[in-house]
Amino acid sequence: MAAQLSGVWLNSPAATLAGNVLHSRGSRFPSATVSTAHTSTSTPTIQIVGGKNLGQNGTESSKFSSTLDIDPEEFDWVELEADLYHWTKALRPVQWYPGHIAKTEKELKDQLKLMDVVIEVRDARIPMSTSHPQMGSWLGNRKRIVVLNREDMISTADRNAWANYYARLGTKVVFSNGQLGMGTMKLSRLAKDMSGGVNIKRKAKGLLPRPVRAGIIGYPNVGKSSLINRLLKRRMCPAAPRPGVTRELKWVRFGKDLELLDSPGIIPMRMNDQSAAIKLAICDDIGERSYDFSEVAAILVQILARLPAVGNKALCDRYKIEIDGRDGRTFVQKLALRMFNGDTHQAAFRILSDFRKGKFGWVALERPPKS
Ligand SMILES: Nc1nc2c(ncn2[C@@H]2O[C@H](COP(=O)(O)OP(=O)(O)OP(=O)(O)O)[C@@H](O)[C@H]2O)c(=O)[nH]1
Ligand SMILES: [Mg+2]
Repeated sequence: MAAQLSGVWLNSPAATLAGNVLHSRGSRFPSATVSTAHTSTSTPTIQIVGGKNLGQNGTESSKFSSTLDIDPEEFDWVELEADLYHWTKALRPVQWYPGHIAKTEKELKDQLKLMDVVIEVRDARIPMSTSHPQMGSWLGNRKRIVVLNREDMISTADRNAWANYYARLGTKVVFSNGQLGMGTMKLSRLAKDMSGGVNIKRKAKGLLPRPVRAGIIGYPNVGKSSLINRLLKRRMCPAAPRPGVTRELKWVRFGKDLELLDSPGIIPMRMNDQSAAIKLAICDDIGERSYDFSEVAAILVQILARLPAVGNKALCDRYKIEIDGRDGRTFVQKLALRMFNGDTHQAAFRILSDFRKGKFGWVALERPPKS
């Protein structure tokens, strides 16, 4: 059974408690020295809403836990991030900035002035990599809700780690599922509650009340339009499983007291953080023409081989390849020879799509920084 305590899901028998996550220690892999993890800016107050119910084992990835030889909660994420930095340095940089983003970024900044609250949607698998470096300066003091969408694609332990992190920061966070609608009603309530002051001020000035205006913004393909559609129970905004579907800003009304702005996914014009860029590619949050499938799949293999919830054995068992997943490039080549007539592109695509479909269990690729 799973139980909730202050927004943190506890799973019997191995409950995860607030503050009991992310204790790192020496890992079994050689370490590098640079960390590229970046944190997000935030606004005050704590509230964690949304949630999901899981089975007895707690995490969807628990079927792979037999491969573990270290405590997953003691895994050194900073070290993985440092190694990722070195792995990506050797690769062709991933850059993606289609024309519609440049155009709507300007419009979006103008529309920000109209918003009573900003709902910033991130991919729960990579909340740091789907946090726009300029978001803090664009928003200023504006009220903000962070949404970690795709909550079905991470484990309970991942979720708890992020819930604790945002609670520590005092940031309002909602976990949601844009495909099934979980979290959307809570999100709309929270947006209205946070913006209630607007109509109090209007009344004091003798003006009639108006609907609260909430702008939904975030990286491409994180589920912004789906969240709106789920809330409205109608397909008002185009949504599809590829980045760059929404091309225009669009206000839609939810009931009589909430207006929502759907916006195209925005990413920085120049991706300086290539670790983040690779994770966007892995999670299909960036245009696929911007990256080399074989290179990205090789990095994914190296990450998965390291993650305690997956591990080398899960990779080898799945593809029937006897090889160390820490050499991702050779892994992809071997898979190509075994299953795809030597076609590494197809082999790479298989690995990426298996990850995206949860074939290695639902796991996040990022955990929050410890402090
Ligand atoms: N598994 C899962 N899939 C989701 C979730 N939310 C959205 N999706 C799927 O993700 C895909 C992208 O969703 P969109 O709503 O188009 O994403 P977007 O952020 O509006 O994308 P752009 O308009 O391209 O920026 C769709 O196929 C959705 O069905 C979720 O919480 N879980
Ligand atoms: Mg969209």
